[in-house]
This record gives sequence, structure tokens and C-alpha cells, in this order.
Amino acid sequence: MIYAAHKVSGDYQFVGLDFHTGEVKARWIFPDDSRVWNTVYGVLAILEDGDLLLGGAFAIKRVNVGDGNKTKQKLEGRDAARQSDALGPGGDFDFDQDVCELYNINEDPAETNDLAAKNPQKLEELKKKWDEEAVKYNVYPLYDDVAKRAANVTAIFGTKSNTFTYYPPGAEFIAEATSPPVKNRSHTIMASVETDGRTDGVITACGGYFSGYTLYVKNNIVTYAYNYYDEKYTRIQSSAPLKPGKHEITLVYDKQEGDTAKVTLSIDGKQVGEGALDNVVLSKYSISEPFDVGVDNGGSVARTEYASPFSFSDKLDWVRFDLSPE
Ligand SMILES: [Ca+2]
Repeated sequence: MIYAAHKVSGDYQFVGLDFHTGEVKARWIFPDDSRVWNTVYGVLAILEDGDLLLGGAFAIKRVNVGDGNKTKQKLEGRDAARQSDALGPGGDFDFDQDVCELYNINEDPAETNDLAAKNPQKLEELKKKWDEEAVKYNVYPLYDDVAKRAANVTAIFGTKSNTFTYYPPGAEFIAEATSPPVKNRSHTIMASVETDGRTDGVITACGGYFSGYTLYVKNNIVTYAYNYYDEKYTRIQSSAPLKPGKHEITLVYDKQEGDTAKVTLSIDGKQVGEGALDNVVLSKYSISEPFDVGVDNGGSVARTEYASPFSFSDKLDWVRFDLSPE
């Protein structure tokens, strides 16, 4: 394959050309976006199938960075991208409509020559093998209507209550959709803790690297951190450390005009910190990250501050969310 770049109607295109015939075998269109054009005359982009496309003025290269399983799936004739497709926004992704492709990646690592039509028997054989392995490793059932199901979860389990109380341990790995619906809504988070003067760990967190909120203690300092798409981190921090003993920590999120918020932090009824959120996340924080109490499972919401799971080191009696009426 030869990779070439050119600009058409304001969009940059990369094309993969057959070395012998010049035929266009692959085409990627990129908007004129500085996040893609992050080097001089260069590109670094993640393609839909997870491969990297990178290069400069003189050479562009497609690099398969998939793991063994993914490559195996491709070899075995399943569309490896369909899982990620299914998780994307939108409706159904009917598995029955999937078109299976077949490549011999030993001879054709760039996957330019689809052998499915030529070797239907091999394709069926590998599909069968895939099914057998899938059963063996409990991959089934697969769902091709994930978005609908996700929406349904909220409809079924989403409560109308405005108060949520959690008693750790145990309140972990709760789906974001069934966590307190605090997004862009005035609310209070209260926590009862008993500390020994050396306290670290998460009181409650929802989300991960991509976005979310977390209320945690580090070196006895209580902090509320808000991760806006890993672009902006806002921290509201206590001016005084937690002293040994029993305390009630209160975080008040007061929604303001234009999807912003005022946030105040108090310990035992005394205000110890305040700040403002200029940007709030309106969509889901993450498709895979949970809501947790006493810990931040999965990716850390405030990755520059602590590494997950960052479990609460002292006694966390309960955490309560009170939401304003909608
Ligand atoms: Ca997390």
C-alpha cells in the first residue's frame, strides 16, 4: 500500500493506494482540526478500528495497535469494530446485518484483500470456532441494541427520589445511570466520617479519566474535583485539614444560569472552601465508569491527584445526596 494525503473541499484526506494498480483501497477524511494536525505537516489520528495513522510530510503509516484478540477476531471473520460501534451513540446495530470479512494477516497485514467471497467455507469454519470460543469464555449473550438497553435501565431503575443514602462498604460499581442524577442540578453531598488525623481516600466519585466528579481527602484536606472532559479540572478545596474525630462534610452544588455552578464546601457546618464551575458535563461522564462510595473504581476522576482506587482510609459512616426538586 502507498499512503498519500491531499485536501478536498476543506477536508484533508488520506488514501491508501494499491502499490501495483494505484487503486484506492482505503480512505480517511479528517476535518481541519488541530488535534489531528498536531505536528508540522504531520498527522496522528486514531482510526475507527483502533489502528493509529501517523506520519509527516514524507511518510504516512498505518499501524495496527490492536491486541492479539482483536487481530484474532478479524482473522476469524468477525467485525471487531462492531463492539465499539454498538457502544457508540445511536440506536441499534443489527448483528444480522453484519458483513464478515476474511483476511490472511500473515500475507496481508494491511487487510486489503477480503477473502470472504473466495473462501466461504473457511469463513464459516472460523465463525463456528469463534462461537465455540465465545461460549467457552462466557462472551454471550451479545447485545446489538446497547443504546436502547442503556436508556431502558434509567427508565426501569431510575428513581424519582431526591434523597440517596449510601452505607459503605458495598456501594461500589453502581451504573452512572442509576446513580444520584446530580448533573447540572442543585444538590448537596453530605458525608459522616471518623478520622484519626491521617486521612486519605475517596468519599464518593462518579466517572473516570474522561469526565466526572469526586469528593476525596488527601493529606487530611477535603477536595471536590470536577473533571470536564480531561480538558479542565476544577478543585474546591478545604482551607483547614480534617482533625482527628467525627466530622460531617458538606458539599453544596448550587446550579447557576448558563450551565454553571457555585460550589461550597463545609466541615461541621463551617464553610471551608468555595469555587465556581464554568463548564459542566451535560452528557454521560462515561459509558463504562461507575459511581462509587468510599473508592473511585476504574479510572481516576482526578488522575493528577490520586491513582484509583484510592479507598477511604478511615471510617466512612454514610454518604447522602439531597437533590433539589426538578
Ligand atoms: Ca472511576
